[in-house]
Amino acid sequence: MNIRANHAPTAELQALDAAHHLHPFSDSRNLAKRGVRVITGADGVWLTDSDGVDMIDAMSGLWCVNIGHGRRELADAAHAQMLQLSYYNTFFMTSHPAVIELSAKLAELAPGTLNHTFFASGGSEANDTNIRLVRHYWAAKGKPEKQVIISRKNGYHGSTVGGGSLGGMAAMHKQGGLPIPGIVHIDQPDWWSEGGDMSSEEFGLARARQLEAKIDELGEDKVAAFIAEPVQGAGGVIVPPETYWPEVRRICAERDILFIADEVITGFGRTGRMFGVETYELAPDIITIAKGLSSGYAPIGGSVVTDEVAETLADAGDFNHGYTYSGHPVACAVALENLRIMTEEKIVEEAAADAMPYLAEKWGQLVDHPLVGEAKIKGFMASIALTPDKAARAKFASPEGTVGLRCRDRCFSNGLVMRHVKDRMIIAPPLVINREEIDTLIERAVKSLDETHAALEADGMMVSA
Ligand code: PXG
Repeated sequence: MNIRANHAPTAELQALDAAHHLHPFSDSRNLAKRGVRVITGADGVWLTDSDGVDMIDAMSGLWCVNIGHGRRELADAAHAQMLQLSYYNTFFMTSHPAVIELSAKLAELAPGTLNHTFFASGGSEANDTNIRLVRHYWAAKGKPEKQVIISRKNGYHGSTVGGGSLGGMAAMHKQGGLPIPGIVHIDQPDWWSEGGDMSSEEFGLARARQLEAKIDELGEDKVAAFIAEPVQGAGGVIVPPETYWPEVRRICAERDILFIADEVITGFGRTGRMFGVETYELAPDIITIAKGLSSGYAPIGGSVVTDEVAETLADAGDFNHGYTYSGHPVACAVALENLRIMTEEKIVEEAAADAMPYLAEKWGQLVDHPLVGEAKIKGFMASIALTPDKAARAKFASPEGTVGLRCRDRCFSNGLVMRHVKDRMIIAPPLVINREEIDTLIERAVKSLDETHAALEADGMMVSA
């Protein structure tokens, strides 16, 4: 039962929201004019808004509700932990059972020798940890000049000063003095937008080799690490060409730098294995985790490092870093219960065996729609590129994102939360979505695409840039 079922009327909530709530990544005047959508409840893959309208949550909240909404066991775990030990810190030589058990569970789940976790409240904080950690690691090895971190344009690593600097989002770099020094960006493996005349395979190799060229240009003795998402999420679900990761893996093995795989979205089942690095057979030194770690039921993230990284840090004495909520007991208890459910109910294995290939087949068929250029999918991360001319891989003449936003609005009206990134439409449904719900999702997506296409035709907007 939703404890806020008796909320104020929608218009009143919208007015208060506009008056007092500052939203992330939002144009507040525009939002106030349109009025926010107020979400009041959720169950499984379904959301309910303040007008009682049901929608499919095809974004798992914000890529996080992997086990689906409304699992009572997680609420019970939080309740029990709050009564037992609502808060204690992990500084000053103390610990508590929830953080100890969660650390051990993560060591069991993460591949290779990724056996040691430094906790944070989310992915941005964890990536801030990583910046300090990799530089401290090299200093501990007697190579303090290895400072530079290589990242990718259109990658997303969070919104703090560190996370936003690691990320390669041009719109973010325009505000607040980002990026900080010591972070450089190479190009992303987005064949649809940037592949030109190359085949996707050639392009994947070329983009991977930019890493090699950048390390050599800067000097291997200056580079601390390379950070990347196995599949870019916020950048528009950019599934790299098959040639990309094997080549990056070769380069990382040949050069003496650390590899940080940002698994904030790809972790905990989203690509069909527990971690994206398993899907792509990568061997990272550090993985960033958050979101699916607790299925979004509590804010928690972390950096999981290998034995070798942990040993090197241990040899260097104090690591002067930490957050009040590093290893928060309630968040840890919720994450533990989430991982218990995920493993005992074989949620990842079952999705990979049935719902993921089912969605892949249906999603792939969207490429036949007149508005869709390419359809990409890896596990439960999927995107379609909207285009006025498929053969030319053309962009629209209208400002980038105009068409995507129109399509997103159609989706919302049709009871489907599908996001847009510029003129790409993206989904990342909960791992527990079933075939019937996938059918509904696809029906609503097609209806929304049809309506968008008809409206663009009517407005003379099916025009290439
Ligand atoms: N790394 C990756 C790969 C992410 O996707 C973060 C780090 C930062 O995590 P926190 O917990 O600090 O937000 C993220 C977060 C979007 C969107 O619009 C994506 C994220 C966050 C907010 C919006 O797709 N990803």
